Amino acid sequence: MLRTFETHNIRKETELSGKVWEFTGLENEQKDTKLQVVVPSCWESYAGFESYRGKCLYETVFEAEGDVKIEFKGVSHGATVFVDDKEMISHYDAYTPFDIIVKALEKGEHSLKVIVDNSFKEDYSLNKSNDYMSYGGINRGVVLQNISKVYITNTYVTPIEKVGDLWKAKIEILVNNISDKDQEIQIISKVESNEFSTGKVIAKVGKSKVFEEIIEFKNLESWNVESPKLYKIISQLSINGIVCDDLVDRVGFRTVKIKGKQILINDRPVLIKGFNRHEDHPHFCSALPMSAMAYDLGLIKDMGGNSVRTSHYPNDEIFLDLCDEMGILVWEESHARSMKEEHMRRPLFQQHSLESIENMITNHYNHPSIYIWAILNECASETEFGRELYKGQLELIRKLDKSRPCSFATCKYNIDICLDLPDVICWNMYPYWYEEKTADQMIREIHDYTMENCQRKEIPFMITEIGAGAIYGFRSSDNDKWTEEYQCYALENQIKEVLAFEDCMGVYIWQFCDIRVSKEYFAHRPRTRNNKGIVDEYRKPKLAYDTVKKAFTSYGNYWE
Ligand code: ADA
Repeated sequence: MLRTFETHNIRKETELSGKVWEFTGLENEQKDTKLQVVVPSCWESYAGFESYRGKCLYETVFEAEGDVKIEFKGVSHGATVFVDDKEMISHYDAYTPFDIIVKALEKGEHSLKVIVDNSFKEDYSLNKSNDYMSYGGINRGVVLQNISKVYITNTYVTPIEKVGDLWKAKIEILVNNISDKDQEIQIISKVESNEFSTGKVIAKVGKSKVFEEIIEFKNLESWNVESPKLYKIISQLSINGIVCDDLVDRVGFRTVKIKGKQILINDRPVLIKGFNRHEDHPHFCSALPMSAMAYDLGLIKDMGGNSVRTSHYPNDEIFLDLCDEMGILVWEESHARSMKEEHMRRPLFQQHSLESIENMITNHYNHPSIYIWAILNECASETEFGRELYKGQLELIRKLDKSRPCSFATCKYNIDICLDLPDVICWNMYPYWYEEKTADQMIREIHDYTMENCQRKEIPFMITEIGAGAIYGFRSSDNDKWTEEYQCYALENQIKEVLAFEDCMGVYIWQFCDIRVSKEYFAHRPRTRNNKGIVDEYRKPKLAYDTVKKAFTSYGNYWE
């Protein structure tokens, strides 16, 4: 399963995941241990590799001829790829796709080998022992495609406005010409009965944008939380009048705007009732199948949630497809959690961060469920050095996408020096848990500091993390912390007080489910798990499930 819809009708593609691959441990006592494993998967779900940190080898074979592209949707967290024992690419960072192009393959069987490495090291600059698990493996899909000498890489749709029954949108089409000379091509695109053409255009050698126009679309419904209407944009590319490639993507017609203290979805001020969610599961690790993703989203909707924050990295495209289809708004953020200045000073940190941002936006641009891009969760936004990196990363987001706001979540109470940079101000806070304060006290203090430093009279303000821990099954009437009862008490007051604060437009609960964390976090993480889930790691609901459901379902999706 690569997406919830077919992305090609003409380009031939073969899924290389969804079957058994050969697997070999390359280090430690697991060296030369051989298994047969299904990809996508994480090796922490293989017997004997539950806590393995280091390199492993995945191998498979594929039939092909001619020019091919092999796309990896995610490999955690470093990959070196070989085709017929020739090294093709080394890629770092688990959470965004990358691909290789292999030209002029002889007809027949070819080998594909991937050395995967989930160790912590300076060059893997976005990873460290952390309050989430950095798994190892080919944790997302792998697909082989036969490509023509010019093929379509992206068709970007940016909804602009709805005028009467017309939706105006900017269309950009990008291609890759892998031949050795410029080629004359034509691309015809359709969205329902709306059709438009590039006319004959020249595709220069390499990657280029061959089309950019504002198009008026007739008879299309808008996308929104209650009615998430989606449409396919089907583009076919021809050379000398012969259709040789296509790309099918999916879009939703909606706009995201900021107005005063609100974020507007199709001109309506949205009330965010969200959950932070890690890609984590005791059986699947970070390689959750679609049915497990859908199960999580079903619980989130059942609790009255209307948004998910992809804490703390870009998510699998299949998950975003489901959010598009189920009308669940997404805060998507690039990969970073609680990186101090020393980590942000790693030589490759900013390069890897910018790559994570660029890959996130260029691959996920058309998902209507994504309403905001974010960066650097609780990183060094209290330092001048950190500020420069925050600035550079937010500038890249604004360059790549002017249709969505950008932000970051901070916990640097009264010392954050970056509050003038984002479009939306977002704080993580833990009253009733880490702080012996009420949520009302904390949010007023934080909001006062925000308004003294954000350099705007009005700005959307949100709480992006709030919650409390509870060990599933630990029940007691003494209301001690870690009991399910105390978690209910904390969340009931946190949600009530935060959403009662007149300048707060939304809240994300930390967090949807209990998750595995790095071993080094054992000290204040009973079970070596982050236990602030509303459900445990097996999705068994804690008492707080009904508390959150009662609170969230008492609000609508909009402040009006
Ligand atoms: C921080 C962090 C989360 C998680 C949370 C907690 O806000 O952003 O990833 O670690 O604290 O559980 O304390």
